[in-house]
Amino acid sequence: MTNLLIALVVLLTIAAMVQLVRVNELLSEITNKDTNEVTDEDNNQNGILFIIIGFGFLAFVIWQMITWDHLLLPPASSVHGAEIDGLMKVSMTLILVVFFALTPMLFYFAYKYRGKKENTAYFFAHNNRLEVAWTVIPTIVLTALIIYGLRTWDRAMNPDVSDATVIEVYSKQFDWTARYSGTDNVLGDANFRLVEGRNTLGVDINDKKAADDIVVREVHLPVNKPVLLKFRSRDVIHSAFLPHFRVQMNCVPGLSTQFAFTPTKTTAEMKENEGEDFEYVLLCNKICGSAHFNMQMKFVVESEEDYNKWINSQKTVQNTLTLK
Ligand SMILES: [Cu+2]
Repeated sequence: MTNLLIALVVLLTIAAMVQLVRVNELLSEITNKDTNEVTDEDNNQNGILFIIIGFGFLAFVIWQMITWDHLLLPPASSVHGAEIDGLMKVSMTLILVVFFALTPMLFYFAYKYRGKKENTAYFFAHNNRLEVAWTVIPTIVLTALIIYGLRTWDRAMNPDVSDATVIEVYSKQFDWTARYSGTDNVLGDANFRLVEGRNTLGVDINDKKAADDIVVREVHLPVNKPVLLKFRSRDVIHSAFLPHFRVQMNCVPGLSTQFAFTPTKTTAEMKENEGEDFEYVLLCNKICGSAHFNMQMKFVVESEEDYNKWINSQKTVQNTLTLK
């Protein structure tokens, strides 16, 4: 019923507008004026509207940049993250310089060269110098930016992982579990078919390499030491997102993915700048189901001494799974 009424209102509005146009035409016949003719007064009105809307839009952009600035992430807490931030800064500076130079010109010229009765159009078909300038300059700038981007990407994705601590990050609807590879720094075999009772990751307890693995619900990392996260998923595609380290990687069932990084700031250092409530957190960045929003795990970055104390206090797979 409501839809029918809306349709009726739309139809009647169109009919009323057609009638208004018709009235206007009849009026122009009586007064002998062409209503379709664009007068200087119309041009002035439109020119001023261009100025108001264009500069209003610019003011709105500046207001948003100032108002929402505090919602941006704090500076990166990892080695490659600082490089990604640098790339982002260079790109945004270029974009903003071009935006703030061209947008006022666009709206101002629409006003300045608005139509006037006495004006005639200047015939301007082609200019080789202009064509060369607006082809060559963007080509050079964009090529430099793309090469810079590819090199940054390459360094972020292919770091030296030979002495990195290997940790598995396991995702399922709707939480995370982590597994340290233990003293041998090699993760034992695991298979979803072995998931049973307390063995939530399906670790193969017959695999010798699995004996020293440590399963935890909170990840601790030593500062300034490389870490290699290996991702697995039990059910659907999740996305491991560590915003402060600028790390994100999909966790795909049946596929192994990984991301290596080096944390550079301890949780305690971050608390000093970001407030006492600050914690590093791993989030899921794929809408993976009803409780997706609540899928998170705490990460703690600390001194090597504190890290060793913590890791030595954790129980190995051998101690937890085989003693059931
Ligand atoms: Cu998820």
